[in-house]
Formats: sequence, C-alpha cells, structure tokens
Amino acid sequence: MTDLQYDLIQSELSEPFVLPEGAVAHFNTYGYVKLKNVLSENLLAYYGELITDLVFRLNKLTKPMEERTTYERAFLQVMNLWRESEKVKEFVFSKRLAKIAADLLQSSGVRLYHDQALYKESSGGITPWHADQFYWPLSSPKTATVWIPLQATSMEMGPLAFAEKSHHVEIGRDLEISDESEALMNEALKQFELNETPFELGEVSFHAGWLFHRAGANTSGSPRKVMTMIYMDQDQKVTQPRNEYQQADWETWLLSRPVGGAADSELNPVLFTY
Ligand SMILES: O=C(O)CCC(=O)C(=O)O
Repeated sequence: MTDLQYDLIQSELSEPFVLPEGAVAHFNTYGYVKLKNVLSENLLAYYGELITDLVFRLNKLTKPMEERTTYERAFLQVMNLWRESEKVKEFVFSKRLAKIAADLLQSSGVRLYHDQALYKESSGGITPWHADQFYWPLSSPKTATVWIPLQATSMEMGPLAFAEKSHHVEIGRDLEISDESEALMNEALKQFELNETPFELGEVSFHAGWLFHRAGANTSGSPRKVMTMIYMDQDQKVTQPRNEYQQADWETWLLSRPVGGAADSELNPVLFTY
C-alpha cells in the first residue's frame, strides 16, 4: 500500500458517514439497521489481513469440530484485538463507526465495551439465538454492536440475522447461548419477523444489546470473517453482576470498576463524543 492509499483509508476511518434518512428510526423500531457502503474494499482488505493474522495467532480453540460444543462450533472468537496491534487499533477506534453508534443510540458519545473477531470456519455451525446484553453488567439498554463482514457474506456463509423488534419485549433475558436458547427462542421468536439477508462487501449492521439475533451455519467452503465492536453510551453505569458471565465480563472488560459508578476503565475509552 502506498502512503497515499494509507492516508486515504485513515481519512475514511475518521470521516463521518451520512446516515440514510430513517436509519435512526429503523434502529429504534426494529433494534438493528443494515447500512451499505460504510467501508471501502481497500480499507477492508488492508485491515482484514491484519485482523486475520491476529485471529490465527491468538486463537486458542484447536479442538476438532466433532468435539466442540454448539457455542464452540459457531466461531473462533478473539477479543480486544486493539490491544494487540497499533494498526488494528486504528480500525477499532474508527470515529466514523463510533459516530454512527452514537447517532443510532441518540447518545452524546460512546465508549468501547470491547471488540471481538468472530470467524465462522468453513465447517462452522450455527450461532444460536441470543441477546448480548445478558452477558453485560451495564445499567442502560444504550449499547450497540457493529458487525463488519470482511468479505461479501452470502446466505451460505451464515450472515447475521435479526428477530425484528424483539428488543422491546422482555423474553429470554436469562438465557445464555446454547442449544436450549436456540430451541426455546425458535418457538418464542416466531411472533417476530426474521431479517436474514446477505451482506455486500462494505455493508455493516448495528444491533441493540437486547435484540435477539442468530446466524446460520457456514456451508460455503470459505471462512466467514467478521470483526465487531461493542459500543456503549458514554454515561453507562456498572451494575451488580447478575450471572457468572456478567461477573467475568465485569472483571475482564470493565476491570472491576465500582458497581454504581461509570463504566470507564482504561479498556473503555470514549471513541466519539459531540
Ligand atoms: O457472528 C456471529 O455469528 C454472531 C455475532 C453476534 O452474536 C454479535 O456480534 O453479537
């Protein structure tokens, strides 16, 4: 990559993206929004390679597929890549993406909760139904994850799928990701429309912390490479952990910041503020 190309992708990471009309309303009503042409092919190729190298270097899940649990079959999961590479940090700290999150959440600014790469291997299984905020000891529903495919993602690869409007109802909020959550939620979520569509290269989605989502198995023969960042309102407070996962998250991603205080550990920088 030439210096000029590198400068161009740096500007792209920081320049605002003009949200299509109705995007904020769509996010509020449906709990997610899919946005096309947010990131260029060049940018995704450049950071995609760096992220992929890190995933394979840091991944600890080496068991054969047949010996894995449903959760383990879903993807290789590597977290807080921004701490491992200054270059990947540029991507994770993108103001363009953080501003979209702030605008969708109607927040004056957002912090990072954590990032994670989610690589569904070519023989990877389904990602069962779940809502992310079950895992997070955070006081308000003002959280959003950006899901960024690093290649065009066909139906055969297992694109992220959303149970529209399911963030408005309090069902299954005590369910961790499992075969049980998949069976129970398949029934319970029949009342909601499912959005399950491919992603073009450059398209990303943002979903709310309490929105139920899943992904199909990857039957495409190629890995489904995805990077995600979880944003939270900059004024989020830490709540008393309500399950063992929240306890672990509190220690790992919030560095055990005091319950009732701001979720503002050194791992949770403000990535965009007005
Ligand atoms: O990538 C997947 O299969 C699941 C992603 C997900 O659950 C999330 O980003 O919250």
